[in-house]
Amino acid sequence: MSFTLPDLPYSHDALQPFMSRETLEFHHDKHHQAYVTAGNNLLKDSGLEGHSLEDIVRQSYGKNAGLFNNAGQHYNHTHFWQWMKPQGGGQPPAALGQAITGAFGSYDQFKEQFVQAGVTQFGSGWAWLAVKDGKLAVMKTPNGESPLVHGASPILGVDVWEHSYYIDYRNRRPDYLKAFLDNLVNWEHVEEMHRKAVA
Ligand code: MN3
Repeated sequence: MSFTLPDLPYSHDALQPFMSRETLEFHHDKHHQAYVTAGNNLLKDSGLEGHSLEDIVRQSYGKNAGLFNNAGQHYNHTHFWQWMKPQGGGQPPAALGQAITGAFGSYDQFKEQFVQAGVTQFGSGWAWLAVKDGKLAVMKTPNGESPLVHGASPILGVDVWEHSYYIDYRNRRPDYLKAFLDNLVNWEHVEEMHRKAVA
């Protein structure tokens, strides 16, 4: 297989005012495309052609930095577009909400930990809600890493590279993270990934 840029599951202006058309034009059409193009070049003769994307990410980690960076970011961004929707965010649906309350005490405590992970990820990276050892956990990773290479299954992630928020929020990363949780998250999709991760 080779990598291909997936279409956005909504129009470029569908997430406004929380994420602008301009941000999605740069972030999806240019940044994500660049990971796909570079990843395809690096996949040739890597010995991992024909493997699934998840497998390429796990197997290149720590061994083939160029391929890992681009395949990892392709994996992360492919899910990132799915983790958002117009009029999203707010309280998660009942079953997932109960799992979050069970793991973190309350939705608000989860929110605080998730925002804190994103704010304290120094430099570029991602903040995550993941299933590790059958339990929900908040994680953060640098650059193109994800919970996949740390023995966990990501079910929600937010990109904290500056290209994800600088056009709309300038340096205010905390405001971007709160807007993501309050207005953008596609909780139904997160719940579906949670169901599969704990099955
Ligand atoms: Mn990005």
